[in-house]
Amino acid sequence: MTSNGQPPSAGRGKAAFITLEGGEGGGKSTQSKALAERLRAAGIDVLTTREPGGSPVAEAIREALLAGTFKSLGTKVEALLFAAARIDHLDTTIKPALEAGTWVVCDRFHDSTRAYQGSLGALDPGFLDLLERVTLAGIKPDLTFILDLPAKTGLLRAAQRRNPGTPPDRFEAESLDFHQKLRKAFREIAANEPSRCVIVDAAQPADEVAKAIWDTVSGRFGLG
Ligand code: Z5A
Repeated sequence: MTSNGQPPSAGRGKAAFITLEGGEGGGKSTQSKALAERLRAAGIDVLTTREPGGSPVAEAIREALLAGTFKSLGTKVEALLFAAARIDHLDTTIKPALEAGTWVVCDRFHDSTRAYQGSLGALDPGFLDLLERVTLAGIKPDLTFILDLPAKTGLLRAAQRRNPGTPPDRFEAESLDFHQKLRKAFREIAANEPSRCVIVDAAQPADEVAKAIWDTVSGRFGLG
C-alpha cells in the first residue's frame, strides 16, 4: 500500500512501469531501446530512463558513484546514495510520467541495490528492506526482466564496448567472483517474486532477446 492507503497502481491509469535488470553487459540499454520502439509502434507513449540517474540531481550522484568517490565510505553509504538518487528520480521523472499515462521503461531500478550492494557488502537484509520501503513509498515495477548470462560473457561485452584506454568503472572493476554472486542474487530476486520478474536468456542474439521481451510484454498487457 502507498502512504495514502491506496494500492500501488491506483491513479496511474493504464501506464505500466517496466524495469530491466541484470549484471554487466546483459544488454539492458539495447533492450530498453528496442522495447520502447515496439511500444511506440503499438501506439503507446513511453519514456525510457535509467538508474542511477534519470533526473539532473540523480545524474550528478551517478557520476560520483561510478567514479568511486564514495567507495571508501563503505557499501551502506553507497546504498543510501543510490536510494537518494532513486527518490529524486521517482519524484521528478517516474511518478509524473506514470500519472500522465506515459509508460516507463527503466534500465536498472531497486533490484540493483539489493543485488549489487547486497552482494558487495553483505548488508543486513532488514536494512535493505527498510531502505526499499522508504525509497519506493509503494511504487514498484509492474514487470521486471532479469537479463541473465554468464558473468564472464557480460564482462567481455562490457570490456569490448569500452573506449580503448578507458578504465572499467567502480563496479565493472570488481572480481569475477563478485559478478558470479551478482548473477545468483538476481536469479534469487526472480525466484522470490515470480509474478513480477521474468528471467530472459541474455546470451542469445539481441533480436531473440527482444522477441522474448516483447512476447511477454504484449501477452501481459494485452497488446496486439
Ligand atoms: N548500481 C548499483 O550498484 N546499485 C544500484 O542501485 C544501481 C546501479 C541502480 C551502473 O552502470 C552501475 O551502477 C552498474 C550497477 C551499479 N554497474 N556497473 N558497471 P552503467 O549504467 O554504466 O552500466 P550497466 O547498467 O551495468 O550497463 P552496461 O554494462 O553498460 O550494459 P547493458 O546496458 O546491460 O548492455 P548494453 O549497453 O545494451 O550492451 C553492452 C554491449 O553488448 C554493447 O556493445 C552491445 O552492443 C552488446 N550486446 C548487447 N546485447 C547483445 C547480445 N544479445 N549479444 C551480443 N552482444 C550484445
